[in-house]
Amino acid sequence: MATGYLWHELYGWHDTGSSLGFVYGNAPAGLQPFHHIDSPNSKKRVHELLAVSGLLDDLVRVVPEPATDDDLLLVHDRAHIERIATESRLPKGGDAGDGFSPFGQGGNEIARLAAGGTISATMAVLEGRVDNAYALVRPCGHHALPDMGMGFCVFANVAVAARVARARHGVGRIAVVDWDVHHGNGTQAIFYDDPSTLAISIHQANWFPHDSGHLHERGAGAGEGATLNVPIPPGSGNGAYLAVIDQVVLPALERFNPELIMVACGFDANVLDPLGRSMITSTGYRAMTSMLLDAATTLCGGRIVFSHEGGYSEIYVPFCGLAVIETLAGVKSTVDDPFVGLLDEMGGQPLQPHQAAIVAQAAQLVNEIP
Ligand code: 3YP
Ligand code: ZN
Repeated sequence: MATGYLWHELYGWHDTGSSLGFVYGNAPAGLQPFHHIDSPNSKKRVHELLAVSGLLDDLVRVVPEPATDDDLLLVHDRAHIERIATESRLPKGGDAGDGFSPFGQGGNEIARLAAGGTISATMAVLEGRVDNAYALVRPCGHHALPDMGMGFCVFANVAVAARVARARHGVGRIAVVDWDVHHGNGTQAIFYDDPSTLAISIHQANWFPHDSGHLHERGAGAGEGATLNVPIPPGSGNGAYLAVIDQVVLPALERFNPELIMVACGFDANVLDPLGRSMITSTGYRAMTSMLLDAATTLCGGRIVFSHEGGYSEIYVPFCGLAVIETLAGVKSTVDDPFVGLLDEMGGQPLQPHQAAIVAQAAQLVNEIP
């Protein structure tokens, strides 16, 4: 089994600059400047752990090509593409659209390389150069809308790659599974009326963006039923997430019968994350990956592409990423997660009744998938 892997040093140089986490610092107003919470470390340290653990030697390196105008135009308005390019030429760069999502001079080229990286990984899978792939891209993509970026995302990496897969390889039915702790509102909006793209988002209920990702958001027109949200309560751990995969995601995939599965692989539902209140450990990520990989093997010749999204624990994201990529590659590296003994035994890990109630509600909606 060959697993494709993609990272580029420029992803680490996407400059989110000086911020008080994600708001602007203002020293005299008492808002002491700090670094942006989407700092390079959580991603860079995944790559470095892959190298040191030896797993990198078992992966097939895929080289990212920047997304072209034509690629981006499959999802984004020309005005958004041009505004990002224009702000990217300014000495201090610009913002993707919401004031939380800064980028430095040249950020346009890096964001294009992130969208292009997800495309390159997808092409490697579709062209049979690898069986499956992991694109460790930055900036993230799942909040980006056709006309603006938001939530640290500039371009909609997964959505653009899905549309390119359709345009270049005639891929019909594509399922996107988004397990970032935040709602994949951009992916949802882009495919809302598209019955050939199943957009599933598992996220912390009523979190970010506000008033977004409810169970009742089901798609529209011909796409009715092809959007599926699983808004789970804060405090959900491995038990809750495995129940969601088992009782909602796998039945949804079986019913939809995709030709390609794409995973918007955020790691901010991990138990140590500062921007989420979920409790997944590397054990949970390993099991979720294995379940999706089995589904891909059964349904679509193993074709599954992971694209990195959020995840802000600089100490823990690397071990979660290692678990996912080890599982994709079918290899156990020499490094074990040193936190897992403590974290797996936390009392909140098993599925709780109030979480099971939401899982059961979401499972009902599977019957309405086209
Ligand atoms: C954007 C501003 C507050 C929360 C933040 C979410 C970024 C993210 O990881 N999205 O998936
Ligand atoms: Zn997130």
